[in-house]
Amino acid sequence: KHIKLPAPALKEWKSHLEPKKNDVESIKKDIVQQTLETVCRNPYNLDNLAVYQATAHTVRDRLLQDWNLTQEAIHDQNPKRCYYLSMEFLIGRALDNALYCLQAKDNYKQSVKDLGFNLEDLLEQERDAALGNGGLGRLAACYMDAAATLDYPTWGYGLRYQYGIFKQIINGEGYQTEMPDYWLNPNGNPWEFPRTDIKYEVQFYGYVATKVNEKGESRMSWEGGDRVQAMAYDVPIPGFGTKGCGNIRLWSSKPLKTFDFASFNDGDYERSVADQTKAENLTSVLYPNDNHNVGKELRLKQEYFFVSASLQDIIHRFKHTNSAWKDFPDKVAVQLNDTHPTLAIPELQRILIDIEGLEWDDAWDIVTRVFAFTNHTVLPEALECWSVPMMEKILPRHMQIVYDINLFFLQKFEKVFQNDRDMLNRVSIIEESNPQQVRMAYLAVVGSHTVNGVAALHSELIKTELFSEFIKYYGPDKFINITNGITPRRWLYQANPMLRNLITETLKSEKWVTHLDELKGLKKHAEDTAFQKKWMNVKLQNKIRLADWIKRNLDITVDPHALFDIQVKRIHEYKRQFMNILSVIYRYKNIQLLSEEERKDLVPRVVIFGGKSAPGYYIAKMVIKLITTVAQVVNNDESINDLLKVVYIPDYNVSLAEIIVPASDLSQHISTAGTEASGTSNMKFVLNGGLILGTVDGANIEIRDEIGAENIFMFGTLSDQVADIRHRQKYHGVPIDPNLQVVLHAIQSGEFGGFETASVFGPLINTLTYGGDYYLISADFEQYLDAHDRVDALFKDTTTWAKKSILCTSGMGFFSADRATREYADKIWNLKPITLE
Ligand code: GL9
Repeated sequence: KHIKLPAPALKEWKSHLEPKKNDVESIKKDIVQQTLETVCRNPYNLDNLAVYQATAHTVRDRLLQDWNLTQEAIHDQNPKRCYYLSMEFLIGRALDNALYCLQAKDNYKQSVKDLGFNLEDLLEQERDAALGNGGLGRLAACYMDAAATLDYPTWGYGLRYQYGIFKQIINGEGYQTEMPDYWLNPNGNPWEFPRTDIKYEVQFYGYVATKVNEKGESRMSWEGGDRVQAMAYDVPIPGFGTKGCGNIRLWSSKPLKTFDFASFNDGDYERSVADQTKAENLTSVLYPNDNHNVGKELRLKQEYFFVSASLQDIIHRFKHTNSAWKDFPDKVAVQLNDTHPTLAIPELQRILIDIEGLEWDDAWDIVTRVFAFTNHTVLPEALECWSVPMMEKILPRHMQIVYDINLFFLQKFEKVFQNDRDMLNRVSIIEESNPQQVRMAYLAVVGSHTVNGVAALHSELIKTELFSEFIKYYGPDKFINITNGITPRRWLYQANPMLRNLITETLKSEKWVTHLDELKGLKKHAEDTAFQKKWMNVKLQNKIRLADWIKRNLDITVDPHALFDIQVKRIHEYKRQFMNILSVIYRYKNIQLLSEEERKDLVPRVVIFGGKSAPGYYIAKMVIKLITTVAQVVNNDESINDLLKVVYIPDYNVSLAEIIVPASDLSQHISTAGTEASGTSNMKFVLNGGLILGTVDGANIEIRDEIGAENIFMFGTLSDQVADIRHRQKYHGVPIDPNLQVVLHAIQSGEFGGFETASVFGPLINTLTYGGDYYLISADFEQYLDAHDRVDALFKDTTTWAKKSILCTSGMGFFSADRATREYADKIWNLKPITLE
């Protein structure tokens, strides 16, 4: 349907493509023009939002040029491409990041200033694109940044939710409440390009029939049911120090026909728009669960909608430049970000056999050479299972195909392990419960050529526990580790300008921004007193920035010279924010017991919490209530002076993380060993010179190995001891640590919020006592308090602390998203960068 231009006309078009210039005069001209022509304002009715919008549009125009250049280069070179399928992309704000990538921030600052505005104020106008829950979604965003920076022909595919992760409000009583996050502001989102011409139909429900095709063969055919339309929106992802620009294509559901004209003519207006509402609801809202599967019908429909639109688009592009299906795996790699897009496996199989007419085995060979699967959790409650009746109803043909995939897999499996019925049951994709369930992780394993975990320990655990039976069949090579990484652009260069400048000045180069290993050059300055001073001054300035934010927004005064002790992440029992606040209570009670003299020796602490609880997660919400209640009491107790402050930062998100992360002396990553697959904020804090107080879990372990065990505070039960302890506790009860006993007693006796509030905490305390303390808070409590004592002692020794802080940053080269993305490209995707002139 595209018009092929004759050569002269094409030449004409090209001669008028003028690259945007980034000198101050050109930028100002563009901003003024956008203000008048796009935002429709004039110099007499301006505000920060309007000028932000105009400025964003000028940046978007610049990105678009790079975007077009990149897509043209990919088209011409026709390399193998990779598609990263993720139901979540936690992008955050775009403007500041884009300005750095274009290396135009200084000139924009000047331009905006000349026009009577302040760039930093404009940046604050932007809403976060928060289309994700936590680590998994942020990881996807970091990888898109790295892929763009490294010129990989990689696109992200996702959903364009109208409501991202909810806005968290801490109400007057200290409880979390949720407000919708309508992030697409009414003036439109300058960071997306609607592709009104890129649309696909997606089918649901219906039935399966047999049909005879043109070749006279009998094929299955999915008939009837409902149809909606998927429309594409492209989000440009700038790379750093390259002309290239990546892309995330997000799908939005639209009704097939906006209007039911028959009903409209009959005067039934409501029915005529009903279809429209129904279709648009499909991608309205992101499910707000972290590490927890809920099994709702609408979610299953979202997943299929996502997969169907993405595959249609991928196949359309493949057919445009390539001919034979057998070449598909050489041109296309698809990475499944967790099991959420696993329906892509039966969907591609369906397209190949039902529509393209391939034989099952040929089709399955293609499928299993295209897909690879990343597992992000071993928590049983997080593993996706879909009930067979639900799947039969919504996706009848896919259900048949899943049964066949399972049958053929089990037949092969049985040849290797004869007469082991139990084992067959254990590896079956279908769980024989009532009703039957489809185990999506097993489907993903069977349909992928490679499965990876996200940190060394986690990748071991999926081999020895989650998928242990599959290893016996496939052998160990199919299962690999790719330790997570973070983008140094957003998480150091952009979020911590003072540290960025100090590092660049010290290393005499900015090379580290794209070659993070260069940071090791800081090592030789670790004991240089003058350097330590500069280093710790940067930390202090960042703490002042956070303290100011806390004062302005929460009206709590904190001393920037105190030790800033931070735990920000989703609220979850396995992450043990509960243990943290229990230790805070212990500290509080201890201070009360000390004399004036003894108190002089104490290190003042500011304990900062942040994070959202899933709206339906009762215990997690109680943890928030306990933290805010303790904060109320401690912060208003004048008798302890400034020795302890507790702060709950509401609505933790990417933009807040950019202020919080650079300001930590200490950050906590204290999951029960074996439960946190990797963690990625641990990497961000250490990269910014913060020390870790952590358990021997996830990426903490590799961080320790890289920066040196002497530069991290580690404690707690090891993962291989957890099962034994749980077993013992189950049969012999939980021995409550004596110090913990004191703390629990303080809560129960109403020291925090009075008696009535104390009863609210009953169920929370019961998770330890009667509940069997599944997350081992009591078992780890003594070691945890001990580790806190080591922290306090070291903080008094400012030179040693400074040295460790420097060694933290200098050892973080390995945790760059660039390294991780390269590993995916080399070990899984077989992908090469494109060349951009
Ligand atoms: C998670 C793990 O819990 C984290 O430990 C890991 O760092 C990230 C990225 O690999 O993945 N798995 C998971 O389900 N979530 C994670 O953060 N939760 C969500 O964000 C939905």
